[in-house]
Amino acid sequence: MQEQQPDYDAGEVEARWRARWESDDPFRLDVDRLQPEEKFYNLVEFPYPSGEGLHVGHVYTYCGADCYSRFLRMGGKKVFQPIGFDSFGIHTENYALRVGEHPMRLTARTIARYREILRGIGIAWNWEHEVATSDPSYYRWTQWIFLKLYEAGLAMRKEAPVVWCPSCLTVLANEQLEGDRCERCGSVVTKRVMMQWFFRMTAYADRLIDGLDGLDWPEVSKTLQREWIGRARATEIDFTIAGTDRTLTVFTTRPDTVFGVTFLVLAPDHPELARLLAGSPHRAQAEDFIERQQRAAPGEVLKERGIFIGHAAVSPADGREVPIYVADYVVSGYGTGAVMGVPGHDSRDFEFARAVGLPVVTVVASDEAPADGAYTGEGTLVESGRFSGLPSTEGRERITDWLAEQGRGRRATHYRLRDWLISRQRYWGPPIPIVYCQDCGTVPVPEDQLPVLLPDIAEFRPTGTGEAPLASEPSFVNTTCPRCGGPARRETDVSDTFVDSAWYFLRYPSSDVDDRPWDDDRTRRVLPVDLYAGGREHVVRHHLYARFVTMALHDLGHLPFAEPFPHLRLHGLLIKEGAKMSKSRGNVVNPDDYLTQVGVDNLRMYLLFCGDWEEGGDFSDRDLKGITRFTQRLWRLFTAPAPSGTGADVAEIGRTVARMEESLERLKFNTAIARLMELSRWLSDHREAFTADQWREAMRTVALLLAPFAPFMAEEAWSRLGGKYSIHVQPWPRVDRSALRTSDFSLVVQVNGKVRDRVQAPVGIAEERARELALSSAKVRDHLGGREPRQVVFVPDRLINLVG
Ligand code: ANZ
Ligand code: ZN
Repeated sequence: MQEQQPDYDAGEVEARWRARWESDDPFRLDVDRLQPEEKFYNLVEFPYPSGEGLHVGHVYTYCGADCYSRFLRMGGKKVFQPIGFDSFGIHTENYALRVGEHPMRLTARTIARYREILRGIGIAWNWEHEVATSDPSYYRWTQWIFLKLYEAGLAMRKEAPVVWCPSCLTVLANEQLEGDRCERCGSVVTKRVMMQWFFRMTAYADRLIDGLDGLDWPEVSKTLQREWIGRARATEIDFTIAGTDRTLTVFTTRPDTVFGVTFLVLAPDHPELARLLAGSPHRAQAEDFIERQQRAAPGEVLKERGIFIGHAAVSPADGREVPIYVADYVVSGYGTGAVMGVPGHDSRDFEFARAVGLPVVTVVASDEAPADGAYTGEGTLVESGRFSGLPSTEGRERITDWLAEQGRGRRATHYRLRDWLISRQRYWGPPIPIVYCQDCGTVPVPEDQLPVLLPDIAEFRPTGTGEAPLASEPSFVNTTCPRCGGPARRETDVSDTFVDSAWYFLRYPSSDVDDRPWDDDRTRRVLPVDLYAGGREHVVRHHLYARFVTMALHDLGHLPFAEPFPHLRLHGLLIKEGAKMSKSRGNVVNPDDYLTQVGVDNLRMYLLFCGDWEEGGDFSDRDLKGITRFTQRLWRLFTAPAPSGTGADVAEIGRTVARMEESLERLKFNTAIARLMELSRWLSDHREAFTADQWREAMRTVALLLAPFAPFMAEEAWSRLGGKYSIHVQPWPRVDRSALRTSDFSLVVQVNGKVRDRVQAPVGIAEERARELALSSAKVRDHLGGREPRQVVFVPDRLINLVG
């Protein structure tokens, strides 16, 4: 049968259906009529258009999400699946700088190119809702959100030590660091103290942590966010500075070790330090140390670990005086920036005490304590005054209570999370809508004057002076104060690209609304997002920022929900023949090449088949050939002449439908495809038994099962089978699960203890009926020699033994 059939021409079929879908758009949605219970907002991370073309990682994510959404649509959901472009920001601008083209021109072109590729991969996008963050109709509302946060006291300008990328020539947020390197360009960063704009994300630290409990997210995402926010419940203890009435407050998780303190350490930028050093003979040495330490390359260790500052602190526990040091192992901005040194029970303190020559005291006794070094575990308190003899865990609480009674300590919570630094000394972003007036000070741009347009300037390169490129554009800088009408200067920093993407999913449903950021009715109909498919690298950046912005806007009365992404899934990484894809290895999969070679359907099927989508897959050209052979086989099945058998048992088809359904519900696309492969094999093997009608019905079912994976071939097969356009709005094949279960087992029939036959029997079949079934087998009757069985042994749902 194979020989006469022509091969499937993916290029021709795909072009034809693409044109048809684009002209009559079967996936179009009327968001103004959408009912909350039928809608499904299927969100994928939008790409930033660079010149490199769409990354295969994007294609991988999008195909998984699209496959799932097609399955849902066939199950009756109205799926909203928008796409857009994260077209503002450093990544796009860095590319423009590299190729020496103005970002405005370049972005327009790359967006057009990306649109082409995104159209090419067979995803049922709702193009009518496209957004681009660099479009004034979009960033007008990014600026509006800034104003709302500013009015609420959640956006502020402050001088702070910030991370500076010497190559991108801008400050970065903590979240944009990978170790001590810029997440964008990989350069080792330096520190600067600068006046910058921040969003007060720390005000939401508790809510951002506590809200995680209610989210259907992978455990790893929740853990990463929790650790990033880093809530530590601990104790603050006040030490008096000897000879003064001033205090230094330390932050500790081990107040039970307070009797073991032998020194105090301050971070180099501790606010009390300058005052303490003034007039101290140790001043010059300490200042020299701090300066060298600030200039030190990351990872470089100075000869001195710390410097004595010439003062002592009085322990509130026993009145002992201990020396105060400045050292870089105390991190500024964490806790109180001051640490009580307990070398007996903290490893860093131990190392420091060793290096500087300070005593080590044991106050927690345990058999497990090492002979040399700090014992950091629990034990029994010793040398701890009235607390000696207590277990350290209990001592912790009792000592805290005792210090609290005297007003020398308190329970406290600290966070690792910092405020979100949003200003960038770059060109390609939304100008921060603030004006500085000599008389009125800092004045927000009135809402009705938004957007503050980004001017098209020739000198867009970052300057490196700490001033943004816009600062050298007088026609932009010089303005009038919206409050007093006097001369004023505009803020010239732009906001970070992560601000743009922190709210794009709110804009999609209302992309055509131009007098407000979103329409409340549509927002209620479409949001929140029902499934967000994204990458691991965004967990403590984009996912965190979006949650913060959504919570804040919710509290300000602009949104009816506080969590934007109740359901999140992370896709795995695609590697190539065992190795990570990288340009230097030259093994980056370019989706374009494959699209022309094997067509969209095969690439989609292959990406979904090469591994568990949430765990990632290994892209191999050989295995891709395996998939193309499979789709060719399917095509031959579709186009084979109808058989003329007497009737086949088609329960296998129903079972496959049910199994694929189970797999798809759990995003196990690879196992769903494996089921389909099994079914196609089974169909080839049993084809002769089918009646023509049965076969046609079977082929229609196979087309429907194929539709989420290979939308083009499925549409083509469906139309040839006389199906109504479009297959993608047809219902998923129905299976009667009860019928399925009941035909699902093969009853072993024994005669006198020997297996003589197997017969299909419904699960739960009664003994009487099983006996009848067994006796209907000619083989069984033969072995009984025509006699009635004397005795019957019945094991439910397994076996029947007839004893003759
Ligand atoms: C005394 C002590 C004794 C400590 C002991 C530990 C063990 P986590 O759990 O990470 O929050 N610490 C406090 N602020 C610090 C800073 N700015 N830079 C560096 N270290 C700092 O760590 C809390 C512990 O880290 C605190 O408890 C403090 O050392 C140190 F046997 O205080 B501990
Ligand atoms: Zn950089």
